[in-house]
Amino acid sequence: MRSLPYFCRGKVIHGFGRGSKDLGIPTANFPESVVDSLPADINTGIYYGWARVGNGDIHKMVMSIGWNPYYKNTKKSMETHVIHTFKEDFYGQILSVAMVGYIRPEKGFASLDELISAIRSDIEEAKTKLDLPEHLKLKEDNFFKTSISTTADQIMNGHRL
Ligand code: ADP
Ligand code: RBF
Ligand code: MG
Repeated sequence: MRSLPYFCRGKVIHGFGRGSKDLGIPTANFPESVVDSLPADINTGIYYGWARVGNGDIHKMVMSIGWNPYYKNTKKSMETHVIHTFKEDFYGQILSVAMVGYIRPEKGFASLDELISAIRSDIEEAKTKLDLPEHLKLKEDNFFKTSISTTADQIMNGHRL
């Protein structure tokens, strides 16, 4: 995938409402505009990288792009699980992400337990891979140095602001 690393940001919107409830793994969902701006060579599937909420710290993340075959969604989504425990929800805030590497395609699973185990192992893989020097350096990218105005109502997607 020539477009990796891919940097984008957007407002965190309400998703399908089942991330944390069903799975114990909350995912911050991006609006359609961010999903539609993805380059053509970014396939659906599971990615790992870096994420920052507003002007906060930069954390490791895993992201799922696609139609969640287990749930047979009709709308393509882009959902980020930030590998960090937050005190509060951050709906409406700007999430900045650097997609760094690809893990696997999305799959349908026979049970919810299998989906959860797969996500747990994605998280472990992300944690390990992101410690590689070539991935750690992306945390220092200028993309993450931009100060985000919480009142900004116009966010450019797919561009290195
Ligand atoms: P929704 O279906 O609305 O996306 P989720 O159950 O997936 O609901 O929960 C996602 C929300 O949980 C995010 O929008 C964010 O506000 C909050 N949240 C708290 N901790 C995290 C985290 N570590 N990663 C992602 N989102 C988190
Ligand atoms: N959904 C699927 O249907 N199949 C998957 O293989 C799958 N993998 C995921 C991997 C990660 C790291 C994350 C964060 C989510 C994944 N999901 C997958 C999406 C999951 O079904 C979704 O987060 C919940 O349905 C909440 O919207
Ligand atoms: Mg979600």
